[in-house]
Amino acid sequence: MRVALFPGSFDPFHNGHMEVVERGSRLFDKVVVAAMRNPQKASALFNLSERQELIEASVSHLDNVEIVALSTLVVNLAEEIGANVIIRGLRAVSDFENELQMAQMNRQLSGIDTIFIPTSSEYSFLASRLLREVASYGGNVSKMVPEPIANAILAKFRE
Ligand code: COD
Repeated sequence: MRVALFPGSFDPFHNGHMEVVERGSRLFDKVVVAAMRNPQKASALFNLSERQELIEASVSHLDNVEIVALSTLVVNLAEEIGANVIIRGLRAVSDFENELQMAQMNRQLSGIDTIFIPTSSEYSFLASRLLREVASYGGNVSKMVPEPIANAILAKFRE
């Protein structure tokens, strides 16, 4: 069984992430989406367990996708769940340098390979950081994220 691990911050999970999950779910027997802590990203909109619940609600139409949320090394999680590969999305050349470095580090640590899924052009502008910023000023991001996430963002900024 070919198992792919798709790790990310997913704060929030958006339509670009969704496309990577949907395409990954057609390429692999099982995709495990892991909401994880990125030590370089301080400000969180949703905590890890909120992110897990929201992604679960967003991918309920995909039978072979599971969601986990935890704070650990990606390679440790990959080993624990028996993942054969890590999948990551690529928006632009600007993503590539960092993604390449992470892929090389993860391969050095555990031998696991990373496969990149290039985003469709309609999603390439999407970034969680921008969605957080736009939503925090009351901008409407509902067309850019799955419905459960849009509702949660509205509720969050109503608080
Ligand atoms: N279209 C397609 N793909 C996209 C889009 C889009 N519009 N936007 C983002 N993506 C891709 C990203 O390129 C990435 O591949 C993935 O979706 C997730 O993106 P983010 O921004 O939610 O997640 P990141 O990049 O912050 O995730 C970083 C990790 C949490 C994976 C990293 O910090 C990590 O590995 N943490 C655990 C500790 C660890 O193992 N560290 C060693 C790393 S070598």
